[in-house]
Amino acid sequence: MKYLFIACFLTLLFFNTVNAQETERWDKEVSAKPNSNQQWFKDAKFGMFIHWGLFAEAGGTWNGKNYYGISEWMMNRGKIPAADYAALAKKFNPTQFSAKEWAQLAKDAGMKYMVITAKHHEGFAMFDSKVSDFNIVKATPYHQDPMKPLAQAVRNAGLKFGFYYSQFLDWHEPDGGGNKWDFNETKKDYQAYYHTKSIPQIKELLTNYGPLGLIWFDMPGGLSKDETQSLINDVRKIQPGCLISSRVGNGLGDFKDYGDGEIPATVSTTGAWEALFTHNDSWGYSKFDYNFKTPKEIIRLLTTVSSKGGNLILNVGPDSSGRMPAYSVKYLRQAGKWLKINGEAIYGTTAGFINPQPWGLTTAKPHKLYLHVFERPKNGFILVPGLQQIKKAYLLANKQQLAFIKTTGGISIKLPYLTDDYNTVIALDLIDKPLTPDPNAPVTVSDQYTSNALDAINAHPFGKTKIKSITYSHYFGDWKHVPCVIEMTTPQDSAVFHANITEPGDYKVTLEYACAPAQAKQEGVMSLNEKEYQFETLPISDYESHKPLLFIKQTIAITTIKKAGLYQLNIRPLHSGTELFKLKTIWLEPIN
Ligand code: H79
Repeated sequence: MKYLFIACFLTLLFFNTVNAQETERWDKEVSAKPNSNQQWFKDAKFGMFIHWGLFAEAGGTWNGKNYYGISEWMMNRGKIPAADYAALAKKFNPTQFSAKEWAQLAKDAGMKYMVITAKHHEGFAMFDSKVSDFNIVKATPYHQDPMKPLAQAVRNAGLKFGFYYSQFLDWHEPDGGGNKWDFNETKKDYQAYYHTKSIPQIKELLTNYGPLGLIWFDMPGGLSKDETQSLINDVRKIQPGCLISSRVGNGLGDFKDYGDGEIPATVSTTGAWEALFTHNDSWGYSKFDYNFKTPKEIIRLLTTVSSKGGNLILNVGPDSSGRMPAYSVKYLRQAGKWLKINGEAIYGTTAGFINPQPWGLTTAKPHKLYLHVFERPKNGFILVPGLQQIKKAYLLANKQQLAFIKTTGGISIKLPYLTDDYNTVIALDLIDKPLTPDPNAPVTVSDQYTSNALDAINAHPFGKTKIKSITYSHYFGDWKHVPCVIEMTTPQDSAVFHANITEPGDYKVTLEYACAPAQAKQEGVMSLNEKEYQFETLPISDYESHKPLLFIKQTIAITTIKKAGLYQLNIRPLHSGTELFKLKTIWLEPIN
C-alpha cells in the first residue's frame, strides 16, 4: 500500500484533522497502558533535538540558489537528483565536532535528554552502518562515527540519549518513500525498503550505541497497524526500556508528539507528550536563517509547554564543520542560567491547575504551585483565582517570603518588583488539596496590565463555530500554528467569552483576526456590558498553508465597566454569509 504523505493536501489533513483523531486514538490505546519507563520522560521537560546530515553541508544553498525555510527538505524541494545530492558526502568533514562539547552544551542549557538525526529523509546514515554504504564512515572524508562518542558523552553528562530515524521517507533509495523525481513510484516496493534498510538500520542503532532513552520516528507511511506493531516489537526485544514517539504511526507509540512548532491548544492526553520547536526557522543548518529565539523566548516557550504538562524538545542545527550556531550556544546557555535558579518550577512538574492569567502561567507539584510571572501588575498584587488559603509564598530565586491576603477572588500576593525579566517564579506552599483545572473558568481581565487577552482557546463556540489551530508557513515547512475561532457564517454561529473583570473602568476592545479579501466587508456584532457594537471586517490575507497568514488588530469598542464582576462577551456575524473571519484574540485594554 502506498501512503503518499508528500501531497500538500494530505499534509494539511495530517496537521489539521488526523492530528486530533490520532491524539484521541493514541489516548485510548496507548496512554492507558504506557511504557513503564515513561516517568523520566515526563519529568525531563526540556530536551535537545539535533538535526545533522548532508543538508548541513549544503546549508540551504544549491547551485548558488538559496532555499529559505527548512534546509533538510531542500533536496525534495529542488528535486535534486539523488546522485548529485549524494556527492555532498565527499565534502562533509566535521573536524570541529566534539561530542563532549555538545553534551556539555545540552547540560548547560538545562536539558535532560538529547535526540539526534541518525538518518533524515535524505537517506544518509550519520552512523557506522553495515546495512548501507551511504553513511558517514564510508562516504565522507571524516571516516568516523560521531554517534559513538556522542551517545557516551551525553550519558556521561547524566542525560538520556536517543535517535531520530525517518523510517519511511528515503529520497536516496529507489524503494524508499518520497522520491518520485528520480524513481518511478509505481515500481516502489516499500516492504523491500523496510526490510533491507529501515528496520536493519533501526536494529543497528538499538544494538550498537548503548541504552537509548527513546527512538524518535517521523513521517509514517507504508505500514499497516500490525506491521507497525511488529516494528515496535522489534524495538522492545532489543531495548524494552526505549520509548517510541507517536510518529511511528497508526496511533501507536509511548509518547505523543504534536505538530512541528505546535503548542497544543488543549491537551487531551494525560500521557507523556512533547512539543517540538527549532531554535530558528529551520531544523537543519541554514546559512541565512538568523531568526533565533532569544533566551527570554526560550524560557517562556518552555514555561508555556510545562504549564500544559508537556516537554519541550528544542532543536539546533550544527554546520558541517561540527559547530553549533554561535547564537544557539549563547542563548541556550543563557536560558540554562535561568533554569539553574528556577528549575524546581519546571522539572518534575505537572500542568498548573490555574488557567493562564494576565500575569503569567502556573506549574504544579504535590502541595506546591509555581506562579510564573511574565508581567508585573502595576500595584504589584498577583491575583491567584480559585485558591482559598496557602501556607506560604516566596520568591523561588532567593526564598524571600512574600506577603499575601485573602480576597473575594482568591489569594493576592504582593510582588515588590520583578526580579527576573524572563520569568519571575513565586512558589506557593499549599494547604488546599491540589485543585483540578477548570477549563471553563473565566479569563481574568484587570486594569493592572497594559492589555488583557481573550484567546481563541477561551471561546465557547455555538452553532457551527469551531476552534481550530490554523497552520501556515512563512518560507517552506517552517510551520506556525495559531488557534482561531472559525466557521462563523450565520448569526447563530457565535463565540462566547467569560471574563472576570476585576476593576471597573473604561476598556478598549480590539479584535485580532485574519480575513480573506474576498470575504471582507461583512458585518459582525459584539455584545458586552449590555450593549451591542457593530463592525465591518477588513481585507487582510488569504489563507494558504504555504504562505504567511496576516492578522490585523481592529478596535471596535470602548466600554465603561461600572462594577467589577463576571461579564460575557459574545461575538457573531450580523447577517448570513461566508466565514466572518479567523479570530485569534480579543484584547481588552484598560484606559487609565
Ligand atoms: O525533521 C523535521 C522536519 O524535516 C520533519 N519533522 C521535523 C522534526 C518533517 N518531515 N515532514 N514534515 C516535517 C512535514 C512535511 C510537510 C510537507 Fe512540505 C508539506 C511536505 C510537503 C508539503 C514542507 C512544506 C515541506 C515541503 C513543503
